[in-house]
Amino acid sequence: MALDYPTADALTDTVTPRDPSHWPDTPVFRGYASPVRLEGEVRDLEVVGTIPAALDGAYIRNSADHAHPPMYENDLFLNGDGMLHKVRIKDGKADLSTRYVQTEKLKVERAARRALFGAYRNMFTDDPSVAGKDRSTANTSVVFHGGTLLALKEAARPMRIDPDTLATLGGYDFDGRLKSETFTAHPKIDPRTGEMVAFGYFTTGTADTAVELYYIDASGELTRTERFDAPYPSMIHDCLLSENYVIFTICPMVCDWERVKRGEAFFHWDDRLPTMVGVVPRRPGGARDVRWFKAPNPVMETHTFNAWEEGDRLNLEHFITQTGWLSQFPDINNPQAQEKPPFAQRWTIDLGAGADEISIAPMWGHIGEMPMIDLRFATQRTRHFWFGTNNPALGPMLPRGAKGPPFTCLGHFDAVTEQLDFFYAGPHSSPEEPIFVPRTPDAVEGDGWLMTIVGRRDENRTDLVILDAQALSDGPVAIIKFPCRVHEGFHGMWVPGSALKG
Ligand code: V55
Ligand code: FE
Repeated sequence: MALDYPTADALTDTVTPRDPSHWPDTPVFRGYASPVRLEGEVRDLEVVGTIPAALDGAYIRNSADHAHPPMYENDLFLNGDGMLHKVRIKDGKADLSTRYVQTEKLKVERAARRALFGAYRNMFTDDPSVAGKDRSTANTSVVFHGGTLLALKEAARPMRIDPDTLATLGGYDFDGRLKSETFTAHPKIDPRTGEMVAFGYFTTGTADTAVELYYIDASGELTRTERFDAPYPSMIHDCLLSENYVIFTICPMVCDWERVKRGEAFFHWDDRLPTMVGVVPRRPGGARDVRWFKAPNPVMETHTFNAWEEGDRLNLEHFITQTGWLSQFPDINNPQAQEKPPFAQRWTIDLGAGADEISIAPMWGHIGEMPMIDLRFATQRTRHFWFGTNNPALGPMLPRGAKGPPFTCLGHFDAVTEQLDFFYAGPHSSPEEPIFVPRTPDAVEGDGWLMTIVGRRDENRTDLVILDAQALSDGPVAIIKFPCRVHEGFHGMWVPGSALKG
């Protein structure tokens, strides 16, 4: 598919170097979003309520916490340095630790006591002294698989982390088998086989259409690499995994290398291009047989819940917005366009029919983002869905931050009763991504706890809140209070105590 951009100079957003000795006064660096930069440990956190006695493990998540003032005034929050947050829970007690991922970028900039790496994913904006060095911020997510904890950023290779100390053990390339320069922040694990399916896009570090697919067995060995081409070069942030397929929703969040070289935004929304779904069979050689399906409208997938098959019918459950991610990346055709919020949709593809259309149905009628399921049942049809959201009926919206309005609630949708239930976090309080933790290893789907970081914006402080996953409106079972703020984050997970030493 040929790319044919309008040449409107008015749309360019050339970055202008700034005095790097102080922080910009922009929403990315202001108030509750301002960098925290503190690494440390707090033992025996204050608890309101009771931590379930059987809970044994660690909530670990990643965040973007700029260690230095950025080189450019308009820097994105996506460009902050990876800072890990961990809450170790055992015997009803909780300890917090926070630690930066020791990326090459962080080490070089610490030595210089200033930012040397420039704009988001754009090496052409770097200080010449760091040419050729690893630009990874390792700031987006963590995955624990085959006994290995990895900090992930889709623009780079994984960094290996010690789950007990959060120490950075170095870059990780699966014993030399990872060929791509990039590795997704959203790999999927098949709970039936333990296999991890991952991918990289922009695999050589520039904007091309090659996608590399990685199959990593339950022991952590990268056993198979496959390749296919996307219809056009764009951000591929998440993916979907069913029993027999890996599915990619390619959205027109396009990268044009000529624009990148000129110092413009790394991605642009161009809805003259279609949203395309690529369905890749998981069997060996499957990438050669990728099938493409065109969505009825150019929309954006933000994050995915799950995919599952019913005979020939493939169901994709994900959050979809009718616009691009316009708070971060401009609309190339309509600079005045306003970002619209995501809604959960089920897209169904009939793989047997020879037809290429996608049928689309809303899953429930309420905005949301940061999807979560009981991951023990991923690739199968699930009953329970959790997500971050707002509900003005329960409490007022919070002032917009760098990424738009913060969540005030978590939502739970039960697909059997078709009921929505909400946890409202309280005044000035913003929950983040929910994480599901089963009550016991063999509990039925959805029986367990929901954990989330909650920002207490009026107190400049943060909590970890534990809820009964099926009784959100009952309020917290336990509030684990941090004596300080940790930076807003992206994605986290639960590492069971059996995998930890301490
Ligand atoms: C996202 C986050 C990123 C990124 C690209 O949530 C997309 C979406 C934290 O970094 O680089
Ligand atoms: Fe994400």
